[in-house]
Amino acid sequence: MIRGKFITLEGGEGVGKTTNLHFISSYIQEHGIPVIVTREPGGTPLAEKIRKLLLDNDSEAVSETTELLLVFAARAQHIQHVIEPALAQGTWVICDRFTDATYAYQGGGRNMRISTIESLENWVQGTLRPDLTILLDAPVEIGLERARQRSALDRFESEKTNFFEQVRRAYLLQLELNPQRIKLIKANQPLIDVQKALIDLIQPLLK
Ligand code: T5A
Repeated sequence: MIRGKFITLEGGEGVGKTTNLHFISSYIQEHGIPVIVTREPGGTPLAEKIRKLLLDNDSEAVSETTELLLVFAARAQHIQHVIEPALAQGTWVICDRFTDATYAYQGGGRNMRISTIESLENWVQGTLRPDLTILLDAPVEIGLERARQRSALDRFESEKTNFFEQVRRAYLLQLELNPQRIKLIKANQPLIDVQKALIDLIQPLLK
């Protein structure tokens, strides 16, 4: 059995990850390949409960350490129950955010030590890394405006602009450190152009 490919979509708030996740999945399916879409934090019933704890705005203040451990607790559950079994069966997994989001939000946004995130990444994931990560990048204000128009703001979306600037810088640093795996698409262009760029990135994996 040929192992499935693991593709992750990353970027700041409202850059179009969810919109394009479904586009990518349909495109891959058209090529006769089994595919599932999933998201982080979340992807299993327990991990979705952890997501709710992380995003709820009305709970007690969440410490940075608690936040980081909850993110990885949800990820451990997701990997073991959804991602690894699917990949092992030859199904491709398209995931809305993964560990680059932890480097961006907890590392960049919250200033948590990168070496701590690396240790958790190695412990929880073993050798699992995405085959391809697509970073949708847009100026912070554009993404936030789209997110504001769509729904009420969650705990992360309620942060100050500076937090999102730090998140964006951390994502761009991840791109610089992992140029083979992470590919950037400008998300402030019309959706049709974003989707053309997505096809250019996905097509080589289908061969
Ligand atoms: N988090 C997550 C961490 O802190 N650490 C972690 O390790 C992980 C995994 C999760 C939160 O958790 C944090 C980060 C996040 O704050 P989320 O729901 O995954 O939250 O993330 P959000 O960014 O909040 O997701 P959104 O759904 O808000 O944004 P998307 O998915 O990027 O954007 P989408 O597709 O919903 O699009 C937003 C709007 O823009 C339009 C769409 O139609 C939609 O209305 N749009 C465009 N409009 C014009 N031109 C384009 N090119 C467009 N593309 C999309």
